[in-house]
Amino acid sequence: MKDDKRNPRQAGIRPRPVRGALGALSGALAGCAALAVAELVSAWVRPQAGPVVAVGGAAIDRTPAAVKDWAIRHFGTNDKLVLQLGILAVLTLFALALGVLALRYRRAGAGGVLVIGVVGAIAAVGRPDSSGPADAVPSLAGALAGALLLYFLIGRLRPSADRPEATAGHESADRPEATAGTGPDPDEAAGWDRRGFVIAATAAAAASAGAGALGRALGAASGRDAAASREDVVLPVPASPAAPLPKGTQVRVAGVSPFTTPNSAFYRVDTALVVPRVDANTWRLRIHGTGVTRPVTLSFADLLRREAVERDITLTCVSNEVGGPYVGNARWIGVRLADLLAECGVKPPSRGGPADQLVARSVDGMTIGSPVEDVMDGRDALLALGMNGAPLPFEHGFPVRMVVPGLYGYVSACKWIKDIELTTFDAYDPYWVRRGWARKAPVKTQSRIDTPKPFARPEAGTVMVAGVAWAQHRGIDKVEVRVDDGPWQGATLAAEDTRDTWRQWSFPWKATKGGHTLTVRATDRTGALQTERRTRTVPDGASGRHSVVVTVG
Ligand SMILES: Nc1nc2c(c(=O)[nH]1)N[C@H]1C(S)=C(S)[C@@H](COP(=O)(O)O)O[C@H]1N2
Ligand SMILES: [Mo]
Repeated sequence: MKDDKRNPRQAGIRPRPVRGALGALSGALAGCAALAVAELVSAWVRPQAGPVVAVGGAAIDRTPAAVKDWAIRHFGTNDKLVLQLGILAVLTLFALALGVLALRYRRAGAGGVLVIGVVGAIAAVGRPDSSGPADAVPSLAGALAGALLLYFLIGRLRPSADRPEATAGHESADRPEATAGTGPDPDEAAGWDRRGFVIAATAAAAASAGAGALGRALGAASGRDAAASREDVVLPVPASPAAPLPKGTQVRVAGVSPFTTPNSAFYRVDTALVVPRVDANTWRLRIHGTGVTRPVTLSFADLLRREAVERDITLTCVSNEVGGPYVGNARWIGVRLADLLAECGVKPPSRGGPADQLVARSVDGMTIGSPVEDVMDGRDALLALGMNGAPLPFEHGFPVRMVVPGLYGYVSACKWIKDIELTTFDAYDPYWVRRGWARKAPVKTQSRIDTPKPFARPEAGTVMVAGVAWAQHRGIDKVEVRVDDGPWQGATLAAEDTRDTWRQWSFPWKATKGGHTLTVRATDRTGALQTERRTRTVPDGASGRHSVVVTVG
């Protein structure tokens, strides 16, 4: 038995749970090293080419409308953070499993790390904003580092006989106490390279942390030109300024959203896991396509030289549930898109133009299609450069985005825009349309109760009920409130800014003790009453009426 291959000294570490844990630890370390190296390399290649961002982006693109809506509903603007944490959790599980697998099948374990790297590389190269095969490099470099590390660490866990560098003689000379059988440390007795493992593992962990931190720093530095170009922007003085806000657009009731949404509080909805940071100095916008007799490529300076207009426009997301938060109002500065298009020779379909769809493309590969007719019908469709007196925040599309009053954001408000192509609805389906959303989506007439909040417990007496209503480009003419199953009663409308903005309202309610349901409905200037019919957000926006349940004490 002494000479048996299964001699404890040569069978690796015991007890087995310890061995398994060390294998898993090796996998985890290899995973960290892979991600850190990938992060470092991607900071250098392109921040969007990192494996987590690339796989996350691919996952977002493959998410059906219903699931995307569910994610937005449950995680809100944190949906992207949740997605990335999910990807990291899956990667961690893979890493732990590959580490354990490698204890028995060392090559297979290391090979598994490489396979994951290839998946990341394919995702990165397949992204719509990919800059080509170079985008595969971060994932592949990371995977190679991870695979080599795993192979090496697992080697340290093997019984010494497996390691050419550790012969039996060497070992007994090195560790006489083990051969003497004087109650040695079980790990020592197992003959694994404990010292080598600890040193390698510690070094790998430290190197990973260093590479990760360096990657972060490089990533931050790579956005510096863009940040500097944003600092340098001096917004034009509008030749056509927005009128000062009329008195009384803001109702004086606590809890109602501010009439103008501050940039920091403006909702954000997009597919970008890494916010694009575009340098305004190198930014260009190309206008071309069907019926464009004079295509152009414009720089940011070209836009600044044009007549600037300033307008208040309320933007709404098609994913906004009844009563939801994805609506905001800002004062935008930009140039008239219709004028630019006309200069390029574009005619709307009603005047015989061949193109009925305008497809805007962003630097991150988003495509957003709007009806040419709407953009050119005299409404203030803008290429916006400024938002509430500041250059666009990066999150909201710096340096230039589109804003079209009356259309949901997904069919009008392309951020980080770089290209406008005139085409037809028959010829091209943009991003969201391919995912089940409607080709055309004017904003539905909607109203929301901002106060009291759901399940509030106001005191009996006069309770101010107040909120906002919107029907962009049509305008709001009436808002009514109903208590329980009572009659509809007219609310007091706040002053209207323009028909492209939302409108506030208030209603002094003589609240009596007990539970009550408050419901609101609006009528737009076409005379259309906000429908009672509840629909989901998919395919063209939620309909139905907002209700709030309160208990009066
Ligand atoms: N490049 C790009 N532009 C985009 C989107 C996007 O995902 N990518 N989302 C659109 C959607 S669905 C909406 S509602 C608005 C939201 O604009 P905001 O984030 O500035 O509020 O941007 C639109 N423009
Ligand atoms: Mo949206």
